[in-house]
Amino acid sequence: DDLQGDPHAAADAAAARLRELTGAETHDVALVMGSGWAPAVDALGAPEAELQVTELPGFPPPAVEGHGGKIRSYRTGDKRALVFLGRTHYYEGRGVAAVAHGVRTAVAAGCKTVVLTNGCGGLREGMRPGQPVLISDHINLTATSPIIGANFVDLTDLYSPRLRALCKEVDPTLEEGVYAQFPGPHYETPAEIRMARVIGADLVGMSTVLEAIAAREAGAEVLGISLVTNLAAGMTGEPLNHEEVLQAGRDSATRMGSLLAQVLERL
Ligand code: R1P
Repeated sequence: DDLQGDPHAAADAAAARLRELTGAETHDVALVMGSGWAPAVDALGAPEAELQVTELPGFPPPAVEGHGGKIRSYRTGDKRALVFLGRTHYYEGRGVAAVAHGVRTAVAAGCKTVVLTNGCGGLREGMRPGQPVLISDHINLTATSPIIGANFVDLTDLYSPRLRALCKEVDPTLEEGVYAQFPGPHYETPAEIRMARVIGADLVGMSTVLEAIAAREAGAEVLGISLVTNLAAGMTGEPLNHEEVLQAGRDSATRMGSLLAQVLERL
């Protein structure tokens, strides 16, 4: 397994192959597209290159519907963006190194900014499906870390205040919230949602947090944007399912795409 041993060396190897396959010596910003976000990518225009994640060392094939398993290279103004259509989730059981490999590869490829998106449950009063929320902070409920060894990484302002302010210039109606990562893949129970609310979460999902920690360790500036695809368990009385998550993304694709395109322009 490519990721056993030194995950940073594995990321360097993947970045080297990425350079060969895209023909781009460097990339500036990475975007990880979460559940429901793939249709928003159309707003970025035509990619200059596209590859399957499995063409790079260390990436497993995608396990989840709506997680495309592709990487695209875009030119946006004077910058190059690396877009991951889908991610490896912790619940796939491949370990934290696999979860962090995309972000580490992006930083090894030159990305100084990492934009993490996801589809999530909203649990704050007044939140509604289709609403984008800027992640202001997180709660790690996975009981693990992508960082190996006694490497004490500061997570104050992990979700860049500068980039959040930039997003609000684009869309002043954007709200902020705290995202809690549960391990999944089962959805949370109503009792767990009540707990999450008590401990200060506004958003719940099964991604993003471990990647954000890895991005910070690697030295990148992190922006996190959640799309509330449903209200959290117990709030509506309706059962949760992944199809509604994907549908909420399709319904919001134009708005999310325009947000991402405008943010990229201003980076
Ligand atoms: C559940 O519907 C899936 O959607 C979210 C959850 O984490 C889970 O994987 O995916 P993203 O966080 O990748 O958007």
